Amino acid sequence: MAIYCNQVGYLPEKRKTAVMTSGGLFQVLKVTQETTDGKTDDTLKTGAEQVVMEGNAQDLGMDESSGDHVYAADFSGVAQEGIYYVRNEAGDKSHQFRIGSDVYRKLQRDMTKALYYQRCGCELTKEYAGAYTHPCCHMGDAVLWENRSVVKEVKGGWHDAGDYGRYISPAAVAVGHLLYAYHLFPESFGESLDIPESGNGIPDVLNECRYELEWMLKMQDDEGGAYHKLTSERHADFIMPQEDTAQFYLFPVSSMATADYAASMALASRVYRQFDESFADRLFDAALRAYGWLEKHPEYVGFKNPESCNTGEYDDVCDFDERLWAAAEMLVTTGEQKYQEHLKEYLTKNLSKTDFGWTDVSGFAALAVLTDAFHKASADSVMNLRQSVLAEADRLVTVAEKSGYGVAMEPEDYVWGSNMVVLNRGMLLVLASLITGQDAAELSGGKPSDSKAKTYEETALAQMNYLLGVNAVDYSYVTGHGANAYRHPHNRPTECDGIELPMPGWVSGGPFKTPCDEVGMEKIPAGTPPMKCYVDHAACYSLNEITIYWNSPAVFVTAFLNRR
Ligand code: 9MR
Ligand code: ZN
Repeated sequence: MAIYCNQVGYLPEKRKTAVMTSGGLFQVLKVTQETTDGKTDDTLKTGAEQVVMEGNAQDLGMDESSGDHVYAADFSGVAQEGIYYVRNEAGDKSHQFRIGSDVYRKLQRDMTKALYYQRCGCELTKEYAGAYTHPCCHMGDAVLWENRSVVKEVKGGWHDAGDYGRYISPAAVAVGHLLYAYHLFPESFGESLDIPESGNGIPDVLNECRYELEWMLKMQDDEGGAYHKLTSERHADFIMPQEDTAQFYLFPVSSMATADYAASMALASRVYRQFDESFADRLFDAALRAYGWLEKHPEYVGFKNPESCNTGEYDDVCDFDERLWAAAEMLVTTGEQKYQEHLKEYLTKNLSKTDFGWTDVSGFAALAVLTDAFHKASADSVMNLRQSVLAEADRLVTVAEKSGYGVAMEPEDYVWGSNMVVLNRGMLLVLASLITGQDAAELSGGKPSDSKAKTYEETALAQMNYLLGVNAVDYSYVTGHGANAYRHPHNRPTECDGIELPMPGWVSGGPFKTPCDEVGMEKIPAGTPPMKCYVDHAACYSLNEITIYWNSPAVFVTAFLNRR
C-alpha cells in the first residue's frame, strides 16, 4: 500500500495532506536526527524519530482518474519546521518531506533558472551552467521558408523544449506567465539565479526573460507581423545543440503569433519600464506595430506545417482569444478608448477567458484587466471577466474535491502535457484567490471574501501537491526536487551530455491518456487509468518532455505560495 506526499514539502501554516491507498490509522513521524549532508531522502536513519501526530484516514472513495480507492491523511496541525514522514498501520512509509516556510524557495529558483539552460546562440559556461555547459549553438542566419533569398539574423531566445525550435506563441505565453508572476509577487523573486546578468540591479527573472524578448524583437517582419516560428525543416537527431547545423527557417506570419506577440510585448513594456526606459520603448513600439498588423488583417491567418516539415506546429483554429489578450494588454498599457472597444468586441465571442495555455490565452486578458486595469476597462467588461474567472474557479474546486488526489483534473483532461493543464488551473485559482481576497477592492473593484480566497488558495496549493508527489505514480514531476523526482526528461542536451542527472528544476509534461510515442505505447497497457499513463523514460516525448511553458506556470503558482 502506498502513501503519497508532497515530496518537496509543506508550508507550516497551510493545509497538509497525504493520500493513502489503504485506510485506518496513520502516524506522522518527525525525523529528529539528520544525516550530516542534510539529505532529506530515505537514507536518513530510522530510530531517531518521534511520533508527533496520530489520526484516522478519511475515506475518499474511488478516484476515477487513477482507478484507486484512496484515503486522506490530514496533518495540517503539524506546523513545526523539520523533516517528517507518514506511516500507516501496516508500517508502509511515505517518502520523507520537509515542513518549513522556505520549502518552495529553491524549487522556484531552479524552475526559473532552468530557462537559462535553454538559451540559444550563446555559450553556457561553467560559471553559470555548472556541469551543463555547451559552446554557442545555432549561430547561422535564417532564411524565409517562402523566399530563400531573404536572409535574417535571428539568433538568441530559448530552445522551446526537448527540441531546438523556437516558436512565438509558446514564447509569448511563457514570458507572460513569468512577467505576471514577477509583477504580482515581486517579493518572491529576490534570489539570484546565478546567470551572467546577475547583480545588475534588475531582478534575475527579468534578466532571463529579456534574453527571450530580445530574440522576439527580431521575429517581426516589416509590416509588424510575427513569424510563426523559427525551426529547421525536421527535428534534429539526438545531438547537442552546437552540433545541429541544419538550416533554420522563418515560417510565415500568423495572426495567432502576431496577437500573442503584441500582447506579450505590451505587457513587457510595462514591467521593464521602471528598470530600462529605452528597452521598454522598443518593446512598446514592437507591440504597437504588431497591433497595427492585426488591425490590417482582421481575418484569421492560420499556420500549417508544410508537408515536409515535422517541427512543432502550434496551430490553432481560432485567434479571437489571442486578439482578446492583445487588446487587454494594450488597454492596460495605454488606457486608450480604442482598445476598450476591441476588448468589448472580443468578449462577445465564445471564449473561456480562463485559460493560460498556448492554444487558449484568453485567461491572460482576465489576468491583465482584473489585476491592473479594472478602472480602465468598462464596468461590463470587468464584470464579464470576473464572473468567468470565479465560475471556472468554483468548477475547479468541485472537480478537485471529487478527485481523491485533490487535483482539479477529470479523466479526459490527461492530454499531452497534462501537467500544463494542472498548472494553468493552478494559475486560475490563484487569480480567483487574489480577486476575492483582501486585495479584491484594490485589484478588481470586488468585495473581499477571505474564506473564498482561502478555498481557492488551498486548491491552488493542492495542484502543487499533485505535481510534487501526491499522485498515483509517486513521482515528483520536477527534476532534482523530491525523494522520487523523475530523472529522464525527453530533452536533447540531457540525453547527449553524458551527465547522469538532468538539470534541476524541469517540469515534466506528465501523464497522457493516449501516449503516442513508441516506448510509451509499449510500456503502458491499454486500459491504464489516465493518471497512471506515465513512464519516466527519455524516449517518451509524449509523456516526459520539458518545455519553457510548462515551467513558467509552475513558477507563477510557486511565486504566489512564496509571497510574503
Ligand atoms: O504540446 C504539444 C501537443 O499538444 C501536440 O499534440 C504535439 C504534436 O503537435 O506537440 C506538442 O508540442 C511540442 C511541439 O510541437 C514542439 N516542441 C515540444 C512540444 C511539447 O512536446
Ligand atoms: Zn541553440
